[in-house]
Amino acid sequence: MTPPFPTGPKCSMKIDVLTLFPEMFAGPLDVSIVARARKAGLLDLRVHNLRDWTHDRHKTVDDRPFGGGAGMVMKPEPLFEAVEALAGERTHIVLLGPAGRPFSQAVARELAQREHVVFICGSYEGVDERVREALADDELSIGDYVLTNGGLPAMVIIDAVTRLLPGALGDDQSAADESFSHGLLEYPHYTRPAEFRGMKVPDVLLGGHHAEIEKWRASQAKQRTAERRPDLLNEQLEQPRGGDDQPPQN
Ligand code: 4FV
Repeated sequence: MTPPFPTGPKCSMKIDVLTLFPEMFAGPLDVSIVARARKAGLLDLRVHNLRDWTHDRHKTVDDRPFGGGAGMVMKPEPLFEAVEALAGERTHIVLLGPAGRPFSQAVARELAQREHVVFICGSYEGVDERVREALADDELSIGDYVLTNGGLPAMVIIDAVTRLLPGALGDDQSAADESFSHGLLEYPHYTRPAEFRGMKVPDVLLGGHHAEIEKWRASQAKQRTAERRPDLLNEQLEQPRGGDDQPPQN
């Protein structure tokens, strides 16, 4: 994985990815905030080719499904060997797949508190069930659709989690009041010019009255959430007071 990023003692999080397509990860995690977090030693990210834990000359990682049927299934042996080689006491093993619990900002906050996470990227029809039963601590899905492999889900989740690492976003303020941070969609943003093609910026934002601005933003966030994602408002009602940052139960 290019470029070589230092792994400092102050590294707040270590992530290992197990995939059949390590080359997929070149690019998205080498730019912007994730690259900066890696350079600053906030994130120690390593992408591994699962075939490195095979022992036959064909580097076999899949086989035909018992009971017949189309497609191939990922064998348990390479996955168990790889995870056991990478995992420590407090490592959290996450399998990525459509059967997983929905990934969300709340789950991103949960994962950002972990010291070490290993992501298992599925391929083909999926992994042998014994991986889910006996190896993975958790299973996450990024959405109800079927992808070719778990690489993109891993990158999506690593991006969302890295932004939440202390110091990753520069002023930590910006992670606090964004979409889903209070379970609501974000208020509208405007920047110069104050008028563009006849479209004006709301006066309240030009008045400098911070209390007025905060009130307007809060009402906009609620209104927008009610219009576009009323389900989020119900979720909010179900939330125990004080948000959902419960420390992860091992
Ligand atoms: C997926 C998802 C996903 C299913 C078969 C990989 C593919 C192949 N992963 N959220 N949606 N995975 O579609 O996480 O194994």
